[in-house]
Amino acid sequence: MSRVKVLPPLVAGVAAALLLATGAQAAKMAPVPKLTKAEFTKAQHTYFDRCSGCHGALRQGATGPNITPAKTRLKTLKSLKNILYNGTDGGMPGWGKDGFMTHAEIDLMARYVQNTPPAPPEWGMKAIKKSWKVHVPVSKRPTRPPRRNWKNYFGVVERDAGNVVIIDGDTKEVLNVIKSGFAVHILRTSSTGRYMYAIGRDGKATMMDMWASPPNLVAEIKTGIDARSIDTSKFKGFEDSYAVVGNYWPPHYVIMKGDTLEPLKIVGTRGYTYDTNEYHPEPRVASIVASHNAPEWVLNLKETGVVLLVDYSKLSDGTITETKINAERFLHDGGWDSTKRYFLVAANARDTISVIDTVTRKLVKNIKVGTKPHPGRGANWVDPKYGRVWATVHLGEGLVSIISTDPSKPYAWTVVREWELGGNSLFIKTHPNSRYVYCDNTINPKKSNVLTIFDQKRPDADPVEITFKKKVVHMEFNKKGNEVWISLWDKAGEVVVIDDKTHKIKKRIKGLRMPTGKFNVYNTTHDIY
Ligand code: DHE
Repeated sequence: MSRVKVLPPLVAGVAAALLLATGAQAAKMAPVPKLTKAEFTKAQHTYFDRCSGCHGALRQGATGPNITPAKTRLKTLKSLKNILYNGTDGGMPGWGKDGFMTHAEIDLMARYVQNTPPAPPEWGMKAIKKSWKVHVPVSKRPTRPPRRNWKNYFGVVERDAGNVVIIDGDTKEVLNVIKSGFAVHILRTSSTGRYMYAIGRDGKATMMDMWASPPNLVAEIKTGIDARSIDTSKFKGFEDSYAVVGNYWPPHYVIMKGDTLEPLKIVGTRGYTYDTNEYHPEPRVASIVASHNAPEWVLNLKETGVVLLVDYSKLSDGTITETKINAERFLHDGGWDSTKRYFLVAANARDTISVIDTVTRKLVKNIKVGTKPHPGRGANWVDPKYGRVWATVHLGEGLVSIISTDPSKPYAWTVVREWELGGNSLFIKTHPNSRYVYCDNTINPKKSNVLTIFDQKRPDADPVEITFKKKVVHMEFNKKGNEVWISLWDKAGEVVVIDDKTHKIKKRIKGLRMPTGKFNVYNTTHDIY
């Protein structure tokens, strides 16, 4: 095992520590600040848009700490405002510093979090059905693919504009800008790649047809109030049959028809924590992947630490069957190993990667890694010494943890290598045709504009760093695997296309507002990363 210059880990849960009080402070709970009705409503919306992802709708904590009034009233308004304005090293964004909230909004949010959280509304089938719109019926859609190399199209999320920008990966032309949900989070494709699906933070799913010229919006539906994940049925015999959205609020998942998004079934996730068997009112659905080994989705429930294998093969009778696997609490994002048998998911607030075997349908292992792992979908390559590996970066420290994924090796499912990374990071990416591993450093204010490139074949060599003028976030390869696309994350942002071999800039695609995730049709369809 080699560990190359690992930085001293940041104190785990810095944000949590900042919001926890000493015994002396505990004696002095701050009074509950008064808010007008209008202020309360405004703050409630801001909380959903900006805060609930990490802290939970009921504020009980997950990726971020518990910020119920029992904790926040132990702090002064001044210190809460400081945290909200400047952010923390633990991963909390500086909402004021980064220009997303004014001083008045920061003041309002500080007062709001000292008030009791309101119970958010439910969102059932009646509301879901009412929101469902088919813009282009199946009978009116193209019957053959376009002449362009559509499998090399990219969907680029313009987060704050709520758009998905479809770009031709060959010509780099913007083909269309498609209105989607609020702060679109991720894109996934159908098993054939023809349809691309977006999920907005507001629970709105949109479906886009890559065969149309230009690609267009064909259906949309609001599946809940707060969501992050979407995927489709990929098992043989069910290709493109179903789509599924995992919601943060209400805590449920919604299954829809794959070609129209017609809602078919809602399944609640409220239940008990896997370890202490305590009831949790808000087990949110974090990442979802479609199994290649069974007609199932792998759904990761954050607060209860349970991985659900959801069998959709009997859905035509209205039946779904759930297998519940105990993993670890605060499950978040994850990806397949290169064989697509094992799913590796980060339990980020527990510094753990849980490995699920989708053939034996069991937990293989909980692996301790660095502080708050955040792989996106991770990266797979062949290490010269250890063979097949998968890796994650971390929100809480500048570290790449590299895990052996070859079950025939004695060191399988252990961290075999660690690479120091300049900054706390969000994403890591490679491609089977690339010898490099790319990491962003987005969370470290001093390094957020740096792209770090490691060489798989020279794992002990120092990485190359490329510095940009703006924050770097998220990487994605083109279909061939000879270009890596990165986002410069700004209101006047751009996507920069880098040659994988020379690391020279090939193209700048400008005029994009807060471009975040980029999803190549082919790579997303085939889970290549
Ligand atoms: Fe994400 C993936 C949740 C903040 C950009 N993000 C995911 C997934 C989850 C998730 C559950 C995995 C989906 C899957 O694979 O099915 N993200 C959350 C949060 O709860 C959190 C921490 C706070 C929030 O309020 O949303 C959060 N995420 C962010 C961001 O701040 C990012 C950088 C920009 C944004 O959208 O606001 C961001 N998340 C992304 C991206 C992916 C993602 C680009 C997909 C990565 C991939 O390559 O698959």
